[in-house]
Amino acid sequence: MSLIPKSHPRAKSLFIREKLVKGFDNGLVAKEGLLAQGRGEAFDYLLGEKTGKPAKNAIRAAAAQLLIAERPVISVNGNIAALCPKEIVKLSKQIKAKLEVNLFYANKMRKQAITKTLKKSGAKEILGLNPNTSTKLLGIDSARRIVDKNGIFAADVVLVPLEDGDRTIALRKAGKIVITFDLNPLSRTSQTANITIVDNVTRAINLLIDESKKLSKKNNTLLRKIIDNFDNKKNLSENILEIKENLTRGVKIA
Ligand code: PTJ
Repeated sequence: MSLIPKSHPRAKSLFIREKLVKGFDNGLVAKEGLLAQGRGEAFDYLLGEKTGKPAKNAIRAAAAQLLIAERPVISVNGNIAALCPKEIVKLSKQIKAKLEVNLFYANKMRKQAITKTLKKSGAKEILGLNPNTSTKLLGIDSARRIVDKNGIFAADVVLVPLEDGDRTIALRKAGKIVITFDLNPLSRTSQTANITIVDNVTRAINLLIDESKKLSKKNNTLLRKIIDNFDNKKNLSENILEIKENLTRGVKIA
C-alpha cells in the first residue's frame, strides 16, 4: 500500500517517483534511472509541471512525423518501461511502430524483465533480445550501439524517450530522424534531435497518442506541412523562455 496521501500537495510527482522505485524493485529500472528521474523532476518543477505551448507544438510535429514514417521504431529503456508501458504499447499500435528494448546500462535480466512488462501491456513483437539479428550502430561506444537489424538499424524515424547523451547524434549521422521526450531543453539529446518534446513523458505520452489518432485521418501533404513548419531550435528557445519566465515570476509553490 502506498504511503503517499492523495491530499499531499506533491502527490502526483511522488506517485511517479513510486512507479519508478517499483520498476527498480521489479528489475526494470537501472539504479542510475532513479537519478535520471530526479534530474527530470527538477526541470519539470521549473516548467511549472504542465504541458506548455512549445511542448504541444512538438507533440503535433512528432505525431505527424511518426505517421509519415515508413519504418518507425520506439526505443524502450528501463525508465519508460516502468513509467508508461501500456501507453508505449498503445502508441506503437497507433503509429504502427516496432518496439525495441535498447539499454544504456545493458543487462540481459533487465531486458527480459522489460520485455515481459511490455508483453503484459499488450505488445506482440519486441526486438532487442535476439543476438542472431543484432548488429552495431557506428559512432556509439556504449551498449546502446547494439541494435536489431530489423529495428533501429533499419528505421527511418526513431523515438528515443529519456535518452543519455551520445546516441542521438549517431542516429542522425546514420540518416535517421530522431524524436525525443526530454524535460531538459539544454541536454545534448534535446539539442540534437529533430523533434524534442520538453515535457514529462507521463503527461506527454497520452497527448502524443491522441494527436496521432487525430492526425491519422489527415493526408500526407498536411502532415508534411506540419513537419516543415516545425523548427526544433526555435521551439527549444521557447521552452527555455518558459523556464526563464517561471523563474523571474516565481513559480506558484505547488
Ligand atoms: O534503462 P537504461 O539502462 O537505458 O538507462 C536509462 C537512463 C535514463 C538511466 C539513461 O538513459 C540516462 O542516464 O539518462 P540521463 O543521461 O540521465 O538522461 C535522461 C534525461 O531524461 C535527462 O535529461 C532528464 O532530464 C530526462 N528525464 C528524466 N525523467 C523524465 C525525463 N524526461 C521526460 N520525462 C521524464 N519523466
